[in-house]
Amino acid sequence: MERTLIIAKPDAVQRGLVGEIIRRFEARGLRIIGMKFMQVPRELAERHYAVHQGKPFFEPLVKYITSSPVMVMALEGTNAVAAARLTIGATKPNEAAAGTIRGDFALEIGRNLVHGSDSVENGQAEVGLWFAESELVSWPRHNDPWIFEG
Ligand code: D4T
Repeated sequence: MERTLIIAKPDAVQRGLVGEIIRRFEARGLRIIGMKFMQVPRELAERHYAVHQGKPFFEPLVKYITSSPVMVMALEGTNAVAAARLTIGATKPNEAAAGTIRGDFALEIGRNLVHGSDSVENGQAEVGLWFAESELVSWPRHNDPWIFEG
């Protein structure tokens, strides 16, 4: 089953939008397999954003994600990565469609509320980076057959 890592970033926590954000992924049909509220250590932020190292926005990005606590989620489902990205909306909130999280609640790229893995490979890798295997729960959900056809 495909996995994706979702982070409700510091602005989502500070603005009291964590419940709303979780609600949207649950309603979409994604299954929660891990969740934790944490202050992100700088080293983890640097590893998570390693692909952006050296870019002008790298330092502000690391500062932002470590500035205050976040809620981190591992979600599972068919097409989990693409579905979550569409639920989140475009990286630049001013380009995000209404009805998406960013399109409904955000205005600026440096305050874009949520992270979602951008490929199936990164989904697996990021869940592994942020969660120990012992923190993930494999469970049968009673309504799975009404969401997953296979
Ligand atoms: P994250 O990773 O936060 O979910 O965002 P996206 O997956 O939607 O976008 P990304 O990886 O391309 O960028 C990561 C992060 O960097 C910020 N950023 C990005 C920025 O401040 N200026 C920029 O020009 C870009 C490309 C926003 C999100």
